Amino acid sequence: MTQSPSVRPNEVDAVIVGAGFSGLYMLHRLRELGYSTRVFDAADGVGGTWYWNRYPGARCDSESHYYCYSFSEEVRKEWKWSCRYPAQPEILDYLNFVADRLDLKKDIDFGTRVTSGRYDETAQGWVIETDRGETVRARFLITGVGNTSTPNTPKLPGLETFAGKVYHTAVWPHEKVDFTGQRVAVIGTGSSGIQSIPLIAEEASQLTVFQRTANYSVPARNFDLTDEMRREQLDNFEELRRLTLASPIAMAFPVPDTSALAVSAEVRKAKLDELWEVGGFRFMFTSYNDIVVDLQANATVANYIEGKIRETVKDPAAADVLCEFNHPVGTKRPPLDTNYYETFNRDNVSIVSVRTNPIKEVTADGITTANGDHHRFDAIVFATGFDTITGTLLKLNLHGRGGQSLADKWKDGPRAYLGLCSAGFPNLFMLTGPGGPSTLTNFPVCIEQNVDWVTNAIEHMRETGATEIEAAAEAETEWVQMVVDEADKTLLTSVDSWYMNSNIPGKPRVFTAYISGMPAFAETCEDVSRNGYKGFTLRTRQPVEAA
Ligand code: N01
Repeated sequence: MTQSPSVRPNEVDAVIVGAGFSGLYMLHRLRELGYSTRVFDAADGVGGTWYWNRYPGARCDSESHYYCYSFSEEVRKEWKWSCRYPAQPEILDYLNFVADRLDLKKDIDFGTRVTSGRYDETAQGWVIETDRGETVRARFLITGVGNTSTPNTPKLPGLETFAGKVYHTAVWPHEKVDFTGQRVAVIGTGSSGIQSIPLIAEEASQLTVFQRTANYSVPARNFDLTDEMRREQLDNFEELRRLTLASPIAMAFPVPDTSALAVSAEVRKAKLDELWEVGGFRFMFTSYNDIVVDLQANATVANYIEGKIRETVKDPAAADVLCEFNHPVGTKRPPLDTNYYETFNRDNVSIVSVRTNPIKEVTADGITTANGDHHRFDAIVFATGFDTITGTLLKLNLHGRGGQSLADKWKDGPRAYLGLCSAGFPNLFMLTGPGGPSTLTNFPVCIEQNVDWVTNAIEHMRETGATEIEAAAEAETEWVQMVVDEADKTLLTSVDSWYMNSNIPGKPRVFTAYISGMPAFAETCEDVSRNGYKGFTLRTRQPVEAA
């Protein structure tokens, strides 16, 4: 049973927003150390992104044995993953298992949205309000709101007139949606579209995919894990963890050390053929070390994938649309699939290029494109992604020192030191925040590092009597510049993507992730704390003198 909000304290050491991977571990760490903590989540259960994204085909793209917590040996030994890439229900079960095992739910207010946070400079703490009318004071405000949590639904003219059903992959109904016999549109071909399209196609009478940007998808090659494989993973935990922590993207496989241009075309093809069969992120991230820094190297891999698409898709016109590439491979988040390209060989599936033939309007019975074609639909599925990175943080309506709003401070792009703290917003920690490595890594690893670092900072404050920690403006400026400069050494800043904060019209175009890899980031954070929290100002609140 969870406590009713009314009997929970309204003054605590820390408020955490979000009960996904970040919030759960943060709660565990703080509670273990005796800090009073409350967690708020708008959902009716734990899971964060895995609570909401229930669309058909939703599954993890990182392999299960490292897409999980590492901190608890018990959890590791008691939980059994069924396959290489577990589906959403299994990951949600895992997070519920962890929350129950660590008895976390009793400190979480579900179905409760944080509506505002104001920093009280006198008290040196946050005043947090919720949509249930509660006000809670906390020394620390810690956000674990994820990077892909505010869905983006494009404002298509006439959408409100559509008489059929409208879905978004990121807020999928809890009950099964049955598309049998229906004419369905899927708009968007990022990871969510690419995972859901093959399964929707199996049910729908007619599926039309609206593609704005052709994507380079690689087969996931999921498989069931045997007991022997699971045992091996447990037995080799230390070695796999070492590989994970040494990997820039925090995945348990080796980092490549060869240029794609340093080998002959035959050698390269043999390697890519081999990795294509292995599937998953290993194709992109264990092949060559210069794919996202050198256009020529990039082209070798892009051309290889294009060859695979054209080999798979029988209709040359559909293949042409699927290969309408406008960006180097790997400069947008690479998707993985199961039978994505094969799906376009079905008689009931077609594809429309929104790039050459934009959507003109939605009508009561379908979608009209610029060339005048009208497509009739019973349902429209938006797989159009998220107001990423900053969307949910800004919705928290945070006001820092002097009443400054975070939205105002970030109007030209997010600014945060180490991706965790923003000058003018003391005692606020943003787990997996902008300018950190999270979106370019395997999330749970980055989350554990972020949470451990924040916990240590809070412990350091307790030990030294400090009551306020704030990123210094100069350190933040240097960090933000370094993030952009490092990204500019790669091809990633040459395209529009959600990494570039430019997937939605009107957002400032700026690179939002630390690209130098998880090991370098973790080392930098350690260096900061070893050196007296370099780049931060720590203050101690003076006791109020008795009258
Ligand atoms: O969203 P996306 P997503 N008209 O932004 C298109 C994580 N994730 O939900 O590329 C027409 O990638 C848009 O086109 P364009 C993962 O990190 C993980 O798929 O902007 N089309 C694009 O094709 C991922 O990167 C997993 O030109 C429009 C698509 O919609 C992130 O979440 C699974 C449009 C959006 O793709 C987001 O993925 C799923 C418009 N007006 C997601 N607006 C796993 O680990 C947008 N689009 C498995």
